[in-house]
Amino acid sequence: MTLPAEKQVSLLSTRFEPLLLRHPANPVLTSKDWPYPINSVFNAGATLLADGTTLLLCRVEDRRGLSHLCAARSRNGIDGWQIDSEPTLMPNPKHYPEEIWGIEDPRITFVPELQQYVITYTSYSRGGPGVSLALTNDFRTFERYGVIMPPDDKDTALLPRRIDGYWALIHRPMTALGSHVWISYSPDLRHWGRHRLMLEARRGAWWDANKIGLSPPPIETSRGWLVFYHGVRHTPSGCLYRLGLALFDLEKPEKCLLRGDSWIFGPEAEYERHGDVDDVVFPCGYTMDADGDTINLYYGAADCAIALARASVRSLLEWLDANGSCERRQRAQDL
Ligand code: BMA
Repeated sequence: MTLPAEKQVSLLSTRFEPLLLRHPANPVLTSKDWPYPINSVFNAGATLLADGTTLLLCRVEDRRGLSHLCAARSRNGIDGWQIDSEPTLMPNPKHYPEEIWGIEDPRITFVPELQQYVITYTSYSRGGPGVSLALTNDFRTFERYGVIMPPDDKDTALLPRRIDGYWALIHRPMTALGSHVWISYSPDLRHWGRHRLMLEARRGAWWDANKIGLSPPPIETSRGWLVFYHGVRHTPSGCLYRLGLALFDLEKPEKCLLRGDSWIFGPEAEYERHGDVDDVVFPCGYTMDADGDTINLYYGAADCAIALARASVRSLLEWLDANGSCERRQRAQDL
C-alpha cells in the first residue's frame, strides 16, 4: 500500500522532530544522591509549590524490592535538590493492607477548590496493583483515603477541577478487553462511577498495541486536555516503554479529539536504555514555566533514575494538528 504524499511527508518530517528535549544535566537524580541507602529512584510525581520550588515525589525502591515515596525539592528543578532525610510517605500495611508490597508511581494534581494537592498512587496489594489516593498541603503530612480503584488498576491522575459537578479520575484498569485508559467520576473523591473508556490500546504491530496508560496528569490547554500516555511494546528481549500524545475535550474528557500515530519520545540515551529495567521512559509529572508554554517533564529512566525533558505545549499541539487523527474515537466508543 502506498501512503498518500502528504502522509509520507508528515512521517519523514516527524521522524527526528525534537518535540521533547533532554536536559544536558540528565539524569537529574539517581540513588547516589539519596541521603539513606536505597536501590533506585525513578517515576516521580511533580508540582510547583507556592514559592516556585519544584517538588518531586519520587518512587524509591529499597533493597527489599519494595517502594515508598520521598520528596525532593529544588529552586530551579534541575539541581541543588534537598531530599527528605527519611521516607516521606511509607506504605502502611497495618492500616492499609493494600500497601503490603509498597506504594509506587505517584501523580500529583493541585486542586484549587480544595487548596490541596491530591496524590494518586499505585498500592501494591496481594491482589495486584490498585489505586490509592491521599491529600496534602505540605508534602509532610498526608490524609489517606485508601483504595479508590481495586486491582488490577494503575496509572491514575485526577483532573484539577470538577467536570459537570463531578471529580474526574483517569486510570488504567486491566480488563478482558485489554489495558486501556478509562475515566471515572465521583461526587466526593471516594465513590467512583460513570466509567468510560477514554483511549484504547491499538492492536497488532503498533508501538502502543495491547497496553497503554496515562503518564503525567493531563495538561489543560484552551484546545483541550493534552495527554501524554505510554505504550508498551512486548518484544522477545523485554518491553519497550514509549510516549504518545492525544487531546481530549475540555468538558467531556472521555472524548478524544486527536491522537498521534507515532510515538514522540522513547528510550535512546544510555540512562534510558540500561538500568534495572532496560528501555523505559516513564513520566509521572510535569511543571509549567511562567511563560505558560514550556513544560518540564520528569520521567523515570530504566527504573533507575529521574530525568528531565522540556517541550513547548504550542509545538505539541501543532504536532498533533499535523499528525493526529480522531478516526479511532468511534471505535473506542463502541467497546
Ligand atoms: C510499569 C510500572 C512502572 C515501571 C514500568 C517498567 O508497569 O510498574 O512503575 O517503571 O512498568 O518496569
